[in-house]
Amino acid sequence: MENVCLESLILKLHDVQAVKFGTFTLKSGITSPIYFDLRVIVSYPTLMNQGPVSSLLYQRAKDEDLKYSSVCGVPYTALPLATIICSKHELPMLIRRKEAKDYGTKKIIEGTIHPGDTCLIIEDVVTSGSSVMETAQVLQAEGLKVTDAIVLMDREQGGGAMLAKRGITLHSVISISKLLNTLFQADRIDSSTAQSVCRFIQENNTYKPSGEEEKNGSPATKKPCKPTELSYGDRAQLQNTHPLAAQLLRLMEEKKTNLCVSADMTGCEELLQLADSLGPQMCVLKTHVDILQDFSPAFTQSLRDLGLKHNFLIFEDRKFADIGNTISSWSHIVNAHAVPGPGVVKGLSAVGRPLDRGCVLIGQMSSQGSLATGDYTQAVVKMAEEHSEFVFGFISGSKISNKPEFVHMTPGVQMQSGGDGQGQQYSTPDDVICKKGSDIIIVGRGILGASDRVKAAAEYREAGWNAYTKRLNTSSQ
Ligand code: 5BU
Repeated sequence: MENVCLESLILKLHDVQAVKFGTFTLKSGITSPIYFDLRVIVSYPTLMNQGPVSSLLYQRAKDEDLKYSSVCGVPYTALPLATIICSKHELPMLIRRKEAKDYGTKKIIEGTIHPGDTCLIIEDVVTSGSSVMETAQVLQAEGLKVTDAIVLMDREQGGGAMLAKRGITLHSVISISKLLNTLFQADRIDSSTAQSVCRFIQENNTYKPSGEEEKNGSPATKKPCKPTELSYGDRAQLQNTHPLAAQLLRLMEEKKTNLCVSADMTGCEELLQLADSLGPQMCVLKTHVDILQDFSPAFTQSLRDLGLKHNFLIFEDRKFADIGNTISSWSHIVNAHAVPGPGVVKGLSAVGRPLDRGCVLIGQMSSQGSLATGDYTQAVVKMAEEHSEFVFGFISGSKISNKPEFVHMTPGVQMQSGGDGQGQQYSTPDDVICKKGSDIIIVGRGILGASDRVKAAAEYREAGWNAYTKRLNTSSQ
């Protein structure tokens, strides 16, 4: 099915308020952050007709190569949709009455029934699957076979599993994940709305698997709604992304690397050689210039030249934690502890912003027994949000802000988890990027301690990038 077409349908449905976000009390009494009212589409003939709805429903059945000899829409919203499909493709239609007539034929199905034939069910939205099931039972009672149902919008709350258990395969045109992703990328909803809808969907599954199914894996768990996940390149283009973060995310996407090399060495020449040889592998080079024994301003210029040559940014890991006006920096990225309060950010910003620099705040640390946890981490996130003109991300072990404009960088990474015996704790690239949702792996001794540093850097780069693509592929694309 054409992706572009599906995306434009989703945007049109949002335009006509067939999908709404807010607080809605459902029939069941549950409060939902999302509501579908597809009844409105009858007022938009282009959307119904040549427009994508009926053609996409029909196309879905075609893609699945379904064999059926009649079509029945679940009353009422799907009735006109079934009518359009049947008239356009010259298919026999059946109409299900909601109540049987109490006079004349007392029929509950209108149209010519050929017992033994297969009837395809069309529906607008499925939650628990009960409306599709009711229609299927009426058709089956007349001797028809019902094996498949096509639905425009599957809320992914267990309807598919319930129907599967009763022998009906549900095929949806739009999944809730696709809907959220498309609206989010078009800036129609923000990430917290997308996340809260996902949470609601996950927490309100109507299908209760039997003990046996739970043991063998229930069909209800087949397609969970995943929080919206954007690529690095997409995030570079968001309106709220800091220009330096945009530059970083863009170069990560272009170079296909989320590796930051931590160049913890004591000689300038050695460091410059390392930067030159590992330049093609990394997006960021992290320095501790205070440990360089022969530091000079000329060194910083050479390093910046190498950054231009290989397209990487420089991050000086000074961990500022002082009152604002005592600090400044020459690198693209600086970091700071939030302990002194917002003054530290204001001071750095006053010096750094005119130079197009940016800052990451230390939200969590990789060291054992770190005090940067819980409420402190939350306060750091708040401080970053309040100073997003200069702060563009975090040093943290995991994703600590859901805002996609923030970049998360994680130190304490090696191929094997464990520690260095001096408080450092290591996680693997897959853990950090795929499971914990961070963006950049910071690797020091994992590379510096290898006999072949270029080979080791290439391996870390590959592991970090594979974890990132795995994360994208398991989310709602
Ligand atoms: P390693 O050799 O990969 O353990 O080096 C980690 C680097 O990251 C090193 O330069 C530390 O100063 C830096 N680091 C860290 O390890 N943990 C933290 O929480 C922070 C920085 Br903040």
